[in-house]
Amino acid sequence: MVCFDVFNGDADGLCALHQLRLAEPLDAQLVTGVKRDIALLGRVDAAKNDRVTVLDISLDKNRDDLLRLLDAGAKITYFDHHFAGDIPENANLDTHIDLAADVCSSLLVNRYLQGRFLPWAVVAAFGDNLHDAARLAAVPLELNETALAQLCTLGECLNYNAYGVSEDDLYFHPGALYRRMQPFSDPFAFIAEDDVFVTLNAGMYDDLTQAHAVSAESKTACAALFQLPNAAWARRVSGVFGNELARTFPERAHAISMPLDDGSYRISVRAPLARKQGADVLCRQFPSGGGRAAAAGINALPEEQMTAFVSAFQHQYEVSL
Ligand SMILES: [Mn+2]
Repeated sequence: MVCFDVFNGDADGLCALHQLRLAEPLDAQLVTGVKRDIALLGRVDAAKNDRVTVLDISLDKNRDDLLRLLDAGAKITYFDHHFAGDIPENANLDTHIDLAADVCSSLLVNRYLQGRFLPWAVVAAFGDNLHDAARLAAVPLELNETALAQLCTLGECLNYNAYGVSEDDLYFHPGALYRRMQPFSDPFAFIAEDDVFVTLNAGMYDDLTQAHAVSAESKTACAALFQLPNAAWARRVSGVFGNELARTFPERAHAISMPLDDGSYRISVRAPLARKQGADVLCRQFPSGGGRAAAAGINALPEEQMTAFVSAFQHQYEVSL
């Protein structure tokens, strides 16, 4: 029997897997990548009775490969909070999928494990910019503000590490980062004893400082669009920058665009935190778009569709007022 652990390379994917494997150790092949690299099941070649665990990637975006693996007789466990579409009925498929705006995959794993590694789920919820949900989940831990802020910064650092167009943009390959986390059942020990935290926190600070110098390309009371350059720092920081804007201006939607080498644009959209709606619907109108209601994106928007995107973005959030 071969085992595969397939996970999104962001904070949520990492912490979901970490909690599960702390509870149920398993020697599995890791399948992961940058945050936007979500067609991960396509890389899995599993046979009858092989075990595949899938974390924090859309079932809908992996449907063909999921069906292929089920046909091959693999046993699949799936935790996620992205758009799933119809969930196939199959005795070999065990799903824990919840699209509520205030859950993330790590909170679903935490629920499944009845809170055994709750601090890591809190880290992930902060990483997915679910600050209210993170604080609520953290109540039983009885942490002071300083400790909560540390878990928050760790979540942001792990999330920050996953952005980037290719793995070359990242400080740590997500698989290597998971291996660094693996010995630590306590995130505070990880923060104190492994230099991952210091490296990522310093990198995030530098990249954010550059982002803060960029002014909005277009801005209304309801929606603001920022254009970052085609540079490694911008590719790394786009998600964290978008989350920060969303928290600073909770009534406003945000889009961040970045030119790619092929002339297309990478777009990240954050719905207003006060109304976590519509980002997925907006992005799915364009080729390679997807995500969640609160946070979504377009992997490669053709340049000629940029004008259409800007008006759809403004329309989406003007009318929802
Ligand atoms: Mn997630």
